[in-house]
Amino acid sequence: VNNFKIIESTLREGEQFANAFFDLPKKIEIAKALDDFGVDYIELTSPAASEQSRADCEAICKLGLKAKILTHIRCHMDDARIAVKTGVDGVDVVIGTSSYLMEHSHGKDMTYITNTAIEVINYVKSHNIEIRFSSEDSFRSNLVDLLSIYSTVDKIGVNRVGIADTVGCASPRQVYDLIRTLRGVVSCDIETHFHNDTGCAIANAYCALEAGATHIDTSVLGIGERNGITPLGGLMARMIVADREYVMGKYKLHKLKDIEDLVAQAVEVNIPFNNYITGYSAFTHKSGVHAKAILNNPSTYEIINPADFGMTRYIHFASRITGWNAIKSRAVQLGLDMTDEQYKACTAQIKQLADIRPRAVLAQKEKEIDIPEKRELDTA
Ligand code: HCA
Ligand code: CU
Repeated sequence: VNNFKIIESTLREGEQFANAFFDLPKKIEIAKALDDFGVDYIELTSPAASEQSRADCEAICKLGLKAKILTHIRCHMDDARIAVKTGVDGVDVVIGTSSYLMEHSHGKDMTYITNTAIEVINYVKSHNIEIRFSSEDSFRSNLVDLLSIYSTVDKIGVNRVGIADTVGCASPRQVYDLIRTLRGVVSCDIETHFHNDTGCAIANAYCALEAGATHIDTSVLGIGERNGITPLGGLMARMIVADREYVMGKYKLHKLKDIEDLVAQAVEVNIPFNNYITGYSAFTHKSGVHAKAILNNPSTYEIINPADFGMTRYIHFASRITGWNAIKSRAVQLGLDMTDEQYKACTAQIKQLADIRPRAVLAQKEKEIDIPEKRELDTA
């Protein structure tokens, strides 16, 4: 799990998200933000996709970012010839190997795929550019075919091979098994790419690392085809729990919220309320039992310290499940000096009101009116 690298694909996979359209200034803004955050690679849409995509790719290569710039192409000499001229540091090559894709998409067989892969890889390598070869829909591909082609491309010197769960069908255990097997067959790095159709994209990325993968593809908020891929923020949440020192040392985590806001705005979506780390309720504690323990020691009910990401926790204090420790803490914050008896009486009243109309309690809280114990104090 140590020393994993991030291939940030908001500007490639993310462009495949239903709402996404990034013009060059927006791409530059996003690329700079990701670079500042500390991602290792930034992957861009194929220059063969459109003339503007090609021009944008060249422009981003000229920014002189710390992150290496990759583009992503079909396993085809036409695309490879365009890609090597853009100034990228590396090329990610992909071709479908599942029977679904071989029959219904490109119509090529394994012999053709292998021969084309060798030609494209040798061509890109001759330009002294990094090269990754990946199969698409790896988990529905024939295992013998997969291992055979990966072993071939490893021998001719690719920098990485890639495994892609294109349709989001893989479970963590399947991922572990496949990557473990592949780890025994190739000596190059292993990149992985997980779609989130069944909610496993983060768990699968983590299992891949446990099994010996070295690179994880992400996008901001997970945007991509359909419901997207492993989200950058969610991966950070998972990895900070696994290796806080490495993650804190390598990535500027307090920039995550700004990057997510930037991308959310660009593609016109809201950040989900339950988003990892930055979601509206990600660090809100509500029940009396939880609030009391959190106030004593946040680790009781928090595996991630919000401060590591520049976020703050919030103790909810106006519901039927509120406990008096939350009221006490809020009173102390407001500079009110009350006895324990008064906190408890105040809590009882809040709970009683909340039983009837939770919103009324909130409104009262905001206006800070009509809580008898508090009125007594104010006028005292
Ligand atoms: C796609 C392909 C891809 C490629 C992944 C990769 C996938 O949808 O265009 O090259 O690592 O999910 O298979 O995104
Ligand atoms: Cu994908």
